[in-house]
Amino acid sequence: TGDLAAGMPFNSNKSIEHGFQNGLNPQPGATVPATSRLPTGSTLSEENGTQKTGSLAPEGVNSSIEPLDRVRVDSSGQVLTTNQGVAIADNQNSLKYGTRGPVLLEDFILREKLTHFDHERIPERIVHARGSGAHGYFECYEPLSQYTKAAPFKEAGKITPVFVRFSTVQGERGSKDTARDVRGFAVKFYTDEGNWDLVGNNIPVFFIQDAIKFPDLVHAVKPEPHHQMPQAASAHDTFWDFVSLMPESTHMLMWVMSDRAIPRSYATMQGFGVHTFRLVNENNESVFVKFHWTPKDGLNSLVWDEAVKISGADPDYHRRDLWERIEAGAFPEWELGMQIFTEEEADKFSFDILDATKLIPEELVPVRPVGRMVLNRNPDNFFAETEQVAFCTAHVVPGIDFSNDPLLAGRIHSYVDTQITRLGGPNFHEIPINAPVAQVHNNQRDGMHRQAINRGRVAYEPNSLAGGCPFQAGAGQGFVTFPERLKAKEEQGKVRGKPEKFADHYTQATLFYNSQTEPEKAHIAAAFRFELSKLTVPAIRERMISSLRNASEELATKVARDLGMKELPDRMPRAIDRVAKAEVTHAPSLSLFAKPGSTGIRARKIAILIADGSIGATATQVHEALVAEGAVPRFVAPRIGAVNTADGTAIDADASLENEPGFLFDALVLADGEKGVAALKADGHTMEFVKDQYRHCKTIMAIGEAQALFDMADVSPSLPSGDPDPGIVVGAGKLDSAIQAFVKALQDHRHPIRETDP
Ligand code: HDD
Repeated sequence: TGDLAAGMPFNSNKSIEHGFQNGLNPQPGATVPATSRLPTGSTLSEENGTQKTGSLAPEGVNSSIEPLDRVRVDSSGQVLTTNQGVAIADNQNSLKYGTRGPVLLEDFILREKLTHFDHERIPERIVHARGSGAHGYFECYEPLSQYTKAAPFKEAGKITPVFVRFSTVQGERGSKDTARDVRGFAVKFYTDEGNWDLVGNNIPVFFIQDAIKFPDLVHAVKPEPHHQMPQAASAHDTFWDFVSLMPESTHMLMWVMSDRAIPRSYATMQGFGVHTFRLVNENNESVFVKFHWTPKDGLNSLVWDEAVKISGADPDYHRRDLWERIEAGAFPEWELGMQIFTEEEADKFSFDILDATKLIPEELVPVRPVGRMVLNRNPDNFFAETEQVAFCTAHVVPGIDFSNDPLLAGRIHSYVDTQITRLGGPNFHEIPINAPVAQVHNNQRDGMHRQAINRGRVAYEPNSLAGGCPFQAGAGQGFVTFPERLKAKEEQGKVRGKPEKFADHYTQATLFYNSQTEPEKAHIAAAFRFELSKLTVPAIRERMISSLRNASEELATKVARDLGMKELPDRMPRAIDRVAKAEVTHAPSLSLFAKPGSTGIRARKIAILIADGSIGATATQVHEALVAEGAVPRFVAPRIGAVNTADGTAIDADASLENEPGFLFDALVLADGEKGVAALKADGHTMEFVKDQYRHCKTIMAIGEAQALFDMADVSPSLPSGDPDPGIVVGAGKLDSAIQAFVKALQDHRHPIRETDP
């Protein structure tokens, strides 16, 4: 590194190694200006790149950016090279002996290119293979030092950069987004005291109580091994065979059969840490905690028919939605909440807080808001960031600790282990997306793909040759495990078994079902009906109904009837007869309608159906009003391109009835104008469009003469009872007030009162 002079070309990605940032080998004039390291046209701003971790930063700032600059590559204005940096003269032809002669083995350019290509894929995640991620930050509302010394909660306004990956569980990497499935909700906090991964789901409970059952669960739900079907679906024999023999999964089944399993958007679903964790403060006092993420845009889900259709028209529906929200500046946001409780309180609960199939009703322990998370930057490169990100439940920081949940214990092992295969060795922590912003110093060395060039001859501790460094931090600064003791009555010696309260498999399944609104209950029943109707072995279906009877006789009866069963099978024997009396028997907080959010119609996708001959002025007025509300309206016409409006208003349709069908939109506006209505009528897609919008209970506005389209689609603007349909707005007369009514109706996202089954 000794001979770099000012102005000499060198690889700016290697500035750290050349000593420009750590000051070890300063070269006068050779410092890379920060601006030249940012890709042109990137979504990053220079201000973002200069913030330091933990500073009080304004919205949009992400201090994980600067450390990544080292590996960012910007090829604009550059020539093509080999991986050794040799410029390539011809990238079209392999090297031959004469143009009609054989290709020569010495063609190192061809061989390097093909060899790299042959190894482009890495193993996909065994679960959660399909996912999407984004960068953002967590902002703390107030210091939580009473409970925890964890870095993100140290002061009000403190910013901690995060990377979040959402995922489905069952499907393979290329599978559809809208499968009926649990969604992963994994957050990596790059705290200034090391990385903390909160690897959660969008459902607060889990199928099993002990990690020893996880491989069985996953083998059961994945495509069946003999024919690899079905993809990204639980509606098959092996899954229901397993869960019907594992009554501890009943509570989770209620959630998975509910609309929670078909979210409208990642931005409109909750997240949960699931397990009970510990918070530990500076005095080494500990309380228990459950983590909750609540979306600012409210909790919205799809309906099943919609999810099925979307999976065909746009398998990337959630990925696209996340990407577009961030690009549009409608940054997805969640509030982090904590349910904090003491060991003494936990001892008295009717359920065991170490049992991941149980939740703590908010009605029993309220959720305390502690901060917010904003996702404001899409990855630059999907593979480098979203695919290579490695979450591990073992990644905790001082102030956060584990409970004895046996499911969590298995996870602490499993995640690190899986990354070693998936990411090719023990150095996955050095991959830029996984590297902490806190410095790493230890005596771990070598291994596949090692990046760090550790200096000196000392790789052990204690040492004197390196002045004792790196030295252990001690209890004041380092991670110290909370010295939990088992109570005398719990002392049993080594044992394979479960605490008694784990055997109550049904109380909370009942609580969940009974706490749902009528439309939610109907969807749960319909989901059980759908899934169980797909089974080829009737005995599994019967066994499931016999277990469901213990959770809800109402639900079991309805599902059995819908499946054509003549009589109900006997109830499945319970693991224990007498269970502790539940503190809460009705928990309204468990309904999707309990968290409506606060942001109106932000990011809602609205189709404005228009055709040649439509009146453009009113359609444009609606478009502008919706944009002003933060919604995303699009003109959809029989074909894309300029619309020949009746009044000459210039409108460009960027979507067609064919390429963006009705179920991809949250709401519908039908443009006015006799000729336009006639043109829409003449296209068979229009009827499907309107019908799907109607059947999926969405908000529909017809301007003026467009009302005629309701008749054609056999859609009534009023309910069977004769009452007005709350989701249908007819824009006759003053358009302003009609638009207001439309926006208001759209805030509800859906109008289940209209729904019929089928
Ligand atoms: Fe897991 C991935 C969430 C139980 C073993 N899990 C994974 C991901 C999420 C979860 C969100 C994807 C992370 C990413 O985006 O890369 N898992 C959960 C939750 C669980 C749970 C909330 C229960 C409360 N998991 C669980 C158990 C085990 C695993 C009991 C094993 C004993 N999970 C894994 C894994 C994965 C994984 C095999 C696959 C890829 C990966 O870890 O990185 O190790």
